[in-house]
Formats: sequence, structure tokens, C-alpha cells
Amino acid sequence: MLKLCGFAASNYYNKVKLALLEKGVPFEEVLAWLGETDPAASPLGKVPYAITDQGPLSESTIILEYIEDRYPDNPLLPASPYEAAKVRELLRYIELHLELLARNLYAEAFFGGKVSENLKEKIRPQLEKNVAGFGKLVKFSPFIAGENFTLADCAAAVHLPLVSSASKIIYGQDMLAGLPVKDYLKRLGERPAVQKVNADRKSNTEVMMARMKKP
Ligand SMILES: N[C@@H](CCC(=O)N[C@@H](CS)C(=O)NCC(=O)O)C(=O)O
Repeated sequence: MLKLCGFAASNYYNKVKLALLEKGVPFEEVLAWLGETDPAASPLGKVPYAITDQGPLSESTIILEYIEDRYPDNPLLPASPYEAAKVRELLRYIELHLELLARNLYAEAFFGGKVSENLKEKIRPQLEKNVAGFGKLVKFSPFIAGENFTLADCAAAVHLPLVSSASKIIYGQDMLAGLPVKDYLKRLGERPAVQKVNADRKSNTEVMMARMKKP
């Protein structure tokens, strides 16, 4: 059985977990905190990574694509090559142009650290630009790429809440407020798979925070 390794407070981990739950693929969760990962499976020490029946695999989106190919039932990518590419495009915007940029703010926004004013002011216009570009691609009709729940929704469900809250905490302004993200996330939150991911995230985040406080 496929093993998903990492911890449930991680949004990258949850993106993959959500896809597995939505597709109904059986999998086993293996707890691996940062610093406790298997270097042969995740050479950069990041989570998540997967152990497949053929060997290990790292990088969340690569794992998502592998799962789509390996378990074609309940597809999360459209059959049309163009429509599938549009889903991948959104996925890339979310993880690279939004999440990775907003991540520069997380130390201060979520973990009691400090981010320099210089960096904050550098990130802000980039984030504004990227959110505007992202806004041109999203559909929210009702899902982020259109009629069906796709891999892009798996990414949006876990990354967008962090982009919203980090920008709100650091700049006093939710940078996604101009898009119907709140209603969309509320709709997604009615899905049992999303509820399970969120419940596990909450309990695992408590454990992670307690671990971080330990001397
Ligand atoms: N590009 C990676 C990013 C994964 C990532 O950054 N995960 C975080 C946890 S949420 C992590 O492992 N951070 C530790 C590190 O970067 O060393 C992916 O998509 O899997």
C-alpha cells in the first residue's frame, strides 16, 4: 500500500493527502517530522514524500501526478490535454507564485519569528502582482478550474488559507480578499475529505507547536 510520509500540519503533505482521500486510493500515513525524514526518500529533508510499491518519491506535485497516473479511477485531471494543462497551470500559480512567495512571511506570521521590513516591502508588490495574475485564471464555478474538483483544488484548499492569513497578519490586509476565496473555501469545507484533512491538521499542529516549544 502507498505510504504518505510527513506530518499533517504541513500544507504540502495535506495537498497529497486530500487527493488520495478524494480519489479513494488506500494509503498509510507514516509520521515523519522535519529532521526525522528518510534521506534516501527525501534528499532535501522535506515533507511530504511517498513510498510507492516501486520505491520512494519526493515533491508534492510530482507525487500528485504519480497518483493520477498510477490510480486513474476518480480522475482529478480532465481528459482533454488542454484542460488538464489549465489545471496544472493553476496548480503552478498556487504553489510557486502564491505559496512560495507568501512563505517568506510565515516565520513572523505563524512561528513567533521576525521578518525584516525590507523583505516585507519586497514581497508585497510581488504578491500583489501574482494575486492579480492568479485572479485572471481562476474560475470558482464552483471549483477553482471549473465544473469539477481537480488537483488545483487540492492545492487551493491547503495553500490559499495560508496566503490569506499571512498577508493579513503581516500587511493588515488579506491579499486574496478581492477574489471569492472565502466562499469557495467554505464550499470546499463541506467535503468529507477536506473535513478530515482539516481535523487532522488541527490536532497535528498542536503536537507540532508543543514540540517546537521544547528546549
Ligand atoms: N517543493 C516541496 C516543498 C515541501 C516543503 O517545503 N515542505 C515543508 C513542510 S510544510 C518542509 O519540508 N520544510 C522543511 C525544509 O524545507 O527544509 C514540495 O512541494 O513537496
